Amino acid sequence: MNGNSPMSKAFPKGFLWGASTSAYQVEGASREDGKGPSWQDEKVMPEGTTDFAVAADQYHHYKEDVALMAQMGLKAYRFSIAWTRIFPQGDGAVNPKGAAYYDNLINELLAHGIEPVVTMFHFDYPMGLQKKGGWSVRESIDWFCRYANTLFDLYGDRVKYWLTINEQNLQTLYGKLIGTFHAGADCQNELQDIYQQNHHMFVAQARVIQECHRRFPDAKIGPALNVALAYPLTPKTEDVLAAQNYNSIRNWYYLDALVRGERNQIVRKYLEDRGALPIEEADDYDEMKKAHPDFIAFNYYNSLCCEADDGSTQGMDAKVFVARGIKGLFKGCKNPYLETTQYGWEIDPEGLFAVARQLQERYGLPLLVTENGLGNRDELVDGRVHDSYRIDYLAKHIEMMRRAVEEGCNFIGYCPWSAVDLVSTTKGITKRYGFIYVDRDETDLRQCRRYRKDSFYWYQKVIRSNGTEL
Ligand code: BGP
Repeated sequence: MNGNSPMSKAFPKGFLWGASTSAYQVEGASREDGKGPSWQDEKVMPEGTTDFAVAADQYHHYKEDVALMAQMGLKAYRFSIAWTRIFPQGDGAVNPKGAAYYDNLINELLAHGIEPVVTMFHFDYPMGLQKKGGWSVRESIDWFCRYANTLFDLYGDRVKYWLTINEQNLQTLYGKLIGTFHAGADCQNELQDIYQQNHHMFVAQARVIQECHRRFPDAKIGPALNVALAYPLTPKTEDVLAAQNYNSIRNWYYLDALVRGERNQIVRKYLEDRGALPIEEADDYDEMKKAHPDFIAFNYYNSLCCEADDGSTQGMDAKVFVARGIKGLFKGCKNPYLETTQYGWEIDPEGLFAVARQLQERYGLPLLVTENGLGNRDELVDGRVHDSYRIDYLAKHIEMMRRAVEEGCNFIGYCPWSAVDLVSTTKGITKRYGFIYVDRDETDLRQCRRYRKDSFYWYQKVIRSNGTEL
């Protein structure tokens, strides 16, 4: 094998081949054993789309799911803890039954040789805290720190990988769509409010990361953003500038703050021009500078394409929704070179390579993929699901990750979305991502029986060969 062969640098030993889920999308039992209500329990779903009350019912199937994951060969399971199981109202006394659930899950994973990778907060903020002002008020920093510290007390002896907040950037940019944007009580300017909430998340994470390092020097902790590059539609300078704007607004603003403790100038100007700069305390950024996350976890599904705004993006600011652009800064458009999924998401494996080398070059931290996958209307026929389209998608992305490793990117793990079928953020259970099929539909819950898809057996082989057999 010569030095340039694609196999010359395989994935490192101990690479975390895993899979992901989040609490509200997979667990169900949304009001059982003392769990309190979260944003997601209050979210109004489109007509004919299931809510999250039962989801994939992992709460009652976790042993079976862990056994299947072990059979697949997973080295890691990335899941989130529902804040409202630990503290039903977000604060106050620990709910023992909620705490016990994750205790059991973590023990079950460890007994099967699977590393728990735990997200502290994945889109399901407690309504009890929302009623007290939510992320809009400065106290939210203390609430998150207390919650995180409680997780350290409960599970810190066994959990070695922590993720602070899932997709803080998408919560800021697409919060209304995801069901995570709730205006603060005194909100005059929604843009200012959402960036204020975002700022509190920055400071809260900086404190939690430092606390984790202080208490558990061997543990690793980092943020989990959704990182995707925006490409300019043409080489016209104004389109290139539009792509730079979009990349800063979507990616760099967050990582500059969380990794380096720095303010991104492009986003500062954007906010300043709109009277939307967050209120900061003098030492907030000093605190962020001290945080030093151990890795960058990121979710990657697709890439973005944009051009200069031609004046047709008015009104987007008011919705705090940037999918179609931000007035004067960029306008999103279709990439003419990429195919899309059944749900219109661009398929761009090379984009993962592009993202990885940018992250490596800008921040130099280890990289952990915490989501990547294909949402599809899968069909169960005679107990089988032939999801060759998913295998194709994942194989191409793993290949690109390997190319990035070869070039020097320090990947430590890959946890595609999702371990088992679960309820999509807005498209119900019909939009499936899992290696394991969960037999239910939008209205009929049946038994939620589990079936191994073709991708299950394929991923088993990938893991067994440490990513060389795709
Ligand atoms: C990410 C979220 C996940 C998951 C995934 C797929 O943004 O972190 O929670 O939902 O996207 O998205 P969707 O469910 O909209 O298909």
